Amino acid sequence: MTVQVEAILRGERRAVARLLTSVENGREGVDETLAALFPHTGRAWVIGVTGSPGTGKSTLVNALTQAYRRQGHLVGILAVDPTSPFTGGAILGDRIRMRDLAGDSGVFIRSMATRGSLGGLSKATRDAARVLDAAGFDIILIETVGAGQNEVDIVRAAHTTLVVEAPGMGDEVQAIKAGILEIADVLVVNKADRPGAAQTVRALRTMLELGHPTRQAGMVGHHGRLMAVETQLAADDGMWLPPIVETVASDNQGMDGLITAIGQHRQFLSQGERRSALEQGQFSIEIQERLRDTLMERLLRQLPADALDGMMGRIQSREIDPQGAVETLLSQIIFTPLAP
Ligand SMILES: Nc1nc2c(ncn2[C@@H]2O[C@H](COP(=O)(O)OP(=O)(O)O)[C@@H](O)[C@H]2O)c(=O)[nH]1
Ligand SMILES: [Mg+2]
Repeated sequence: MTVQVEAILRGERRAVARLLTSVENGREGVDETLAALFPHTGRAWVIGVTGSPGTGKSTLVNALTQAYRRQGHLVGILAVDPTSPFTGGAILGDRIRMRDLAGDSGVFIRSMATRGSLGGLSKATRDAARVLDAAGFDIILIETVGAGQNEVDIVRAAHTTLVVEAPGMGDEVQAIKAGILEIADVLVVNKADRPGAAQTVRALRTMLELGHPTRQAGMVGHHGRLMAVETQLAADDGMWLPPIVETVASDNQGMDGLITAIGQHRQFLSQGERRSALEQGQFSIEIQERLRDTLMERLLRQLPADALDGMMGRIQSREIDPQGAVETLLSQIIFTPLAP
């Protein structure tokens, strides 16, 4: 075991920080380190936090982290921002918010930005989560803006996905507009202090009932109470029905209910083969992604630098069609996919 791997396993912050930077930049040698760490992963509970911009995800991550810390957990936070990490008020706001957590050695925060190739972000985020897992952080929170396939891919790597909604952002439920309602394991209606929170809860509940007809039959009667956690009712087929949790993240309210809901989902997944099936599905997706990216990278490396550009003119002049161009390019490659 290398000195670096030992330091990570002891949870040394400098070593963790350095490795995360290497992971983000796809630096040489990082694969060997990740491989050495992999047997020490699989202990953390990974929670994805997604939702439209401004719903309060970062504020929620902050409040949730403090609540988990009070329970003695070690919390790793990955804030995935697909836009530039160096501009924009949101990031500045995050910095200020994260200050609450600074100085707490039981919390590790890293913001991840898109660098390198397509799909690089979800790969880097998965790897980063594993580094934190190996370093002993047993709760890992991944915040992403729920606005695209990339973000959906990232939260798919989580055990429990929170979709955050907030009132006062228009008539529609934002999560439906963004197409992320169906990935929710727990629905969080944040900004429950704002007018319209009850309507948002009602709209979400209606959507859920449409999706899960069996849910209605088992509903309990005292909704609408602030911070109430809906009783978890499993349908006959054992499907998970996402509870709706109201929070005021900016005031640290509702965190106990949210932690309870996450715990219930964890409990649900621990029954039978559910967790194993989830992980199998996730590894399968990951392997396909990695295969595609790795093959592509190695193939492109074998092509002459001007091969792609040269092909463009021929396609534009209709001399060759796009698939024909691909076949021609591939024929120039000595096919040795096993060679690094
Ligand atoms: N009234 C109210 N404002 C909140 C609440 N949670 C977050 N905010 C505010 O909403 C704004 C956006 O929050 P932020 O966490 O940056 O949202 P994100 O873009 O989803 O990460 C900030 O000004 C927060 O202070 C809440 O529960 N109630
Ligand atoms: Mg944010």
